[in-house]
Amino acid sequence: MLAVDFGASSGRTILGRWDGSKLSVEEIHRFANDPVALNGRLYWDFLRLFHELKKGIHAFKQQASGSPASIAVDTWGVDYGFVDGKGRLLGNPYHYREARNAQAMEAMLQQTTQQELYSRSGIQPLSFNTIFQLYAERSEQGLTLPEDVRLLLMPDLFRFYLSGIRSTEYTIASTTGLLDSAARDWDKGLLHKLGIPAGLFTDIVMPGTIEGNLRKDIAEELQIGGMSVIATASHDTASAVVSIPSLEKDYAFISCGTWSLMGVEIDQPILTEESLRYGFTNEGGAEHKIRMLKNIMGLWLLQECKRQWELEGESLSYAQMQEMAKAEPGLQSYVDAQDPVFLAPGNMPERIRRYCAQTGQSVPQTKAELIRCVVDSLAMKFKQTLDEIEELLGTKLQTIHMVGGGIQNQLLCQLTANATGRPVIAGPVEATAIGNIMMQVKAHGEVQSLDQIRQAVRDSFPPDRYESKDGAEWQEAYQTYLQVIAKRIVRS
Ligand code: LFR
Repeated sequence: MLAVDFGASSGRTILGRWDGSKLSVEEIHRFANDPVALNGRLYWDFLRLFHELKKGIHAFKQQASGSPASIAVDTWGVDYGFVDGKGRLLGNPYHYREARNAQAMEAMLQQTTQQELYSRSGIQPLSFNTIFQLYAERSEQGLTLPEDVRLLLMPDLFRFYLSGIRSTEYTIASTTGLLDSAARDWDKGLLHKLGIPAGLFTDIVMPGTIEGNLRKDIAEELQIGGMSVIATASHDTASAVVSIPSLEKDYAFISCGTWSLMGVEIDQPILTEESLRYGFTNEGGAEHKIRMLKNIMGLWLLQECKRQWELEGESLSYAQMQEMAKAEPGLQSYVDAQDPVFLAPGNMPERIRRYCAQTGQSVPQTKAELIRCVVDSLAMKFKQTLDEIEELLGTKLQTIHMVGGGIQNQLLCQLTANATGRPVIAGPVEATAIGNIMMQVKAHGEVQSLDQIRQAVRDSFPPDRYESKDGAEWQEAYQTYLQVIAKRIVRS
């Protein structure tokens, strides 16, 4: 089986082999995903990404004979394109970090309230949610599109161009802010109220559905045999959560990539005033679960530092950056990794320094100090988020499961254990692709439940464990951290 996992900064094609009880994976293609600023707007380069998808299928032929049983695509959330009845893509999809969304959110919240939106969809109002992007489009050029046009979210768009079928997979649909969280279907009342034509949306399919076959023209072009095209848990975070190697329920997860998504898997959304105030969202998961989680800026803060330093002429690897941070004393200054000031691309070191200055902290001067400030701040944010989750659930959680590429930063894993006072179970690194593939395994009828999937992941990819250290020091520092971020909230 092939999993094509598009992340916001890179993508990969992973070949998965299932032997009946265990999975093995092999990366056969990897590529950068660079947004393109054009005429004052920020876009995804869809055609380039589709080209990379084809290259991944082609790479299969170098690794194995025959053709894969199936292929499935997952991507980041919220972004979309429009496709007409002839299959033409109308324009390039916008990038969710596009600046216009913040004003659109503000304008829309004049028409409705955060509470109303939250109580209907369970989705935390964040400026980049599809709902606000559509509002921006409506204000700019209107949404009166020909009747045969449909909105397809990114993974659905790729799946459409692979299979010819226009549909919307449930987990990615949940990121739009336009689903009724109880009915798990489009919220027609809300669409009407906001003036978004309901006819733009397709039927919803559940993750693990075999949708069709690879289009003949692509099979011919790539000289590969037929394969099924599957709607997996196509929101990348949903696939990552599928692959958490735990059969216990009393854990919080952190999916660590460009974003750190921290939360818990539950059966019904939590739609209280507190969960809204704390910034928790209730996204749809595989097998009708709900992912109650918070978007934390995550490795984006380091990615943008790295990019800035490259522009200034110094190129550092993530491994080097980690070593530099390890050598620092730590717990000197903090930023709030949930503050919208860090959302847009741009000079990150400068924004971090400004934040520290504005909150009366010592300002990190060297690159090593800046990196350490980010890693400490993430660990502190995880502690804060854990406390909030425990308050919302009314129970104490025993462990933290960290998955995704970000766990290669062992310093972050260790500091998370220290800050939270809980052991961290780290792995798998390729959680999203593994979850994507395991949902394909399920679609093929080889496993029946999430528990079976998680058992198989645990058997196939034994995780690492980090014990918590230096508890008293971290607890004291956490109080300072809380004071710092409170100052900033007051200022803004
Ligand atoms: C992670 C992710 C998050 C989503 C953000 C924007 O890759 O999918 O879950 O909130 O990207 O789409």
